[in-house]
Amino acid sequence: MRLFRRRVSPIKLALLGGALFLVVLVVLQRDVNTQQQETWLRDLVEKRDQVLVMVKGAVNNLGFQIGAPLAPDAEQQPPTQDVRCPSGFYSRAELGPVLERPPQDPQGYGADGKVFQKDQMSEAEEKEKAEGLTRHCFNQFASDRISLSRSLGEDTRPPECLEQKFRRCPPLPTTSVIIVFHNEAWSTLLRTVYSVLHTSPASLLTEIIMVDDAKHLHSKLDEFVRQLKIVRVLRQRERKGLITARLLGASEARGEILTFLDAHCECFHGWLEPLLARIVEEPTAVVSPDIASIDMNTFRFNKPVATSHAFNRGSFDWGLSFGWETIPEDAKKKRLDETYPVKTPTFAGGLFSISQEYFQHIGTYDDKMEIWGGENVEMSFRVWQCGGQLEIIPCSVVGHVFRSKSPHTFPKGTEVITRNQVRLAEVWMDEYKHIFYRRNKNAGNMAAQHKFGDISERLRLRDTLQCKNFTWFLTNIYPEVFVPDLHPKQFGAIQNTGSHTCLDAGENNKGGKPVIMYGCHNMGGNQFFEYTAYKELRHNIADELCLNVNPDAIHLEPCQRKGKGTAVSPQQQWEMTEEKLWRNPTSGQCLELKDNKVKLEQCNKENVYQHWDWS
Ligand SMILES: [Mn+2]
Repeated sequence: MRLFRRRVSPIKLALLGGALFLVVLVVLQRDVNTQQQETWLRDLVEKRDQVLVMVKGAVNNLGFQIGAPLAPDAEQQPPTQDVRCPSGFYSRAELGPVLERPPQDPQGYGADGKVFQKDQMSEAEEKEKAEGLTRHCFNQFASDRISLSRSLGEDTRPPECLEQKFRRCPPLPTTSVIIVFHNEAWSTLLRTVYSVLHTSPASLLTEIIMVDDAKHLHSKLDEFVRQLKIVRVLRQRERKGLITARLLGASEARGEILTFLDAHCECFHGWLEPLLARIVEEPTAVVSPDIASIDMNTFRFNKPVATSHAFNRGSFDWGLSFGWETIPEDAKKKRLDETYPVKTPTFAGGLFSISQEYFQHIGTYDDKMEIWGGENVEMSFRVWQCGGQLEIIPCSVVGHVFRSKSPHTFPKGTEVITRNQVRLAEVWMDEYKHIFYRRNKNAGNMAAQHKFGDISERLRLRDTLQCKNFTWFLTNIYPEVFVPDLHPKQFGAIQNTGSHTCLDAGENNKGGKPVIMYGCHNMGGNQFFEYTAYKELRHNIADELCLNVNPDAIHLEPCQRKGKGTAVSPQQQWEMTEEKLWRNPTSGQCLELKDNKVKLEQCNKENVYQHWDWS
């Protein structure tokens, strides 16, 4: 051991052992490497090459090859309900009302929307009825005796309306119902509120906002709505009118959709869902229900008829008043059933739904308009010209008490309506505004003297939204409208030299009545006539009426020339002679004021009662 120790040191031994171990290790390692390379490395290389071929192929085939649809994965779980977007349609239960209608006495006054009938009236009752009529211009006596929750009977809408289903996804949006009122009768106002609560799905109605334009019904109403938690009352301290009141309501509303209602309405079965569903489908749609009349004397609700089709849409005349007209035939044919919306050039503006977001986008209302009037025509032109659409949804039915006159006063006089109309004409109607100004002298003067306030904000809105012009509106949205001459040969009042009075349409002449003579007032209106390139003398504010030769006298009759494919009739042609006589060329006779009547007589230039002049 000692000798060995002497010849081989432990360090040398360790080094030798280490070297030997390394050699064995390297040999072993090489062996392992060569064995495995043939399997896993080749695999890997092949796979890489396959991937490259696939990528190249995909690049070459890009846009040319349509792959097979994915096969269903056998192991996949059946699809679970997406809670945010459930499939299918709302069930009846899901659309249950905020407040169930309490059982109603079928023999009660006005039950099921029927006529209010009371046979025996005491003297006191007669007095009460008369006072109510003076105060509200409708039969308040009847309204006060009809249940605030009265039923409207069976759902009589067309079957497709009853069968209409509403998808759960995207869901129907929530809505705030905004009711503006001013000196409204308690019973009509509260019946409106209850009717909304009894017919609106609880899941969709966020709130009812009542806006009192000039506070009235103060503590009584506050106390009443406290029990109806979903109703809020807002107040304008002084009377500012409908427009500002609606803007106040909208600014407080928390629902996704704003639904405006008048304060004397009753909602029919299923009125709300079709309005909201249409806005889901088309977010820029401003939708109105089909407005049923509630008789102002009997409070009978004129219920829809299952077999009838929508036939009304909104129009306007060149005095800028809103009106109703029948839906043109071609538009009627495009509607396959009553669930289809009716496009309307203008809307009445009292009852409608609009998305809150779109209401803001499209410029709410012209807040410099005052009290009431013209705001619905303004909004109609604006919505269409700036890319939206105005529609009536016939499956949505809401009743409204139509009055023959308004019980409301205008704190600044009816001038404000004219001023509102001038504002809308200046902003939206381009050169067509002159057609209006010729018919309403007061408006024309206001425009000429710039007495309509600042419209720069509204013009900026028109610019920002890149709205189309009025020619576009007339051509594309309302091609059926008759557009009077932009530059008529002559217009104004026609004065008789002998009597110094003017040709006048008279009250309510819708055609078929003789013209009358009246003191010249130089305000346009009933004394406005326009001499056209077709030799007609047109009185064309609300209706297209022409000075017409009738056997007994000179009448106003509907003009025979109505547009494409029609022509002037000989009875409606007039020429002014050098001596200022209006001559009918066919008969060769002249217009004469005789025995207080306007007639056709043998022309006689010496007769001053045949002399006429524009004034
Ligand atoms: Mn109303």
